[in-house]
Amino acid sequence: MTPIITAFERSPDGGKGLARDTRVRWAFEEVGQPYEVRPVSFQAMKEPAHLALHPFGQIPTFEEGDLVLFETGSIVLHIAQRHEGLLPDNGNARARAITWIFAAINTVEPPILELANAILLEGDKPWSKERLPLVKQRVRDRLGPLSDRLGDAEWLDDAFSAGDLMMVSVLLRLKRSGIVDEYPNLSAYVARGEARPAYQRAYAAQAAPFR
Ligand code: GTB
Repeated sequence: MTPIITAFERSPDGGKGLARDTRVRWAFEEVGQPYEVRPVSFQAMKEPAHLALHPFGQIPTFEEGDLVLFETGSIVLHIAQRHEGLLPDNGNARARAITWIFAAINTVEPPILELANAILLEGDKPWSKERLPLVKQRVRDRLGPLSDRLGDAEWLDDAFSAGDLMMVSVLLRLKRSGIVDEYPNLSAYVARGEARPAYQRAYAAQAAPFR
């Protein structure tokens, strides 16, 4: 049974890969699992049929038979657990890879989202300019230790895993800000992720409707 995911019918980023279906597509591509995409409009996302799949009326969702999932952390972990290629076989290494998924979405992504909101949603507020350095510092407070931990390793814990997939996906949100470039090893890490053929295929697939 081919899994189906939902994605923006018209992504506000015009196909730059920033919407979160990209990380799910990337996971499918890494494990070689074909998938289908059901595009949804902003209006349809808030209607009962979609709310039955996603209580918060967002994308992406995942459907396979009678299983319905939302939350990219859960979806990527599910794909990684069901297929070879994104989690190590060794139990401890597997637990560490899963820890990096959580670290990406729970510890590193929140200040990055805060920065995106500060720029996109609050940029016109009178206090915005004063607050921005503080918000950027909170991002650096996460990137500094992440950079220290990565050091000159290729991936966060030996071989590429779903933890790296999620961390690179999260860091990609910072591309336009230039903050990742302050940490050359993180910048190279993100570039390694983007260079993976599976990421390239996922990126091309999400961009296709906008070309
Ligand atoms: N925690 C959830 C998850 O990880 O799955 C968050 C899901 C989420 O934020 N979905 C967003 C959404 O559906 C799309 S990805 N938003 C519509 C809504 O809430 O009504 C976030 C996103 C949106 C747009 C851009 N962009 O254009 O640059 C980037 C990222």
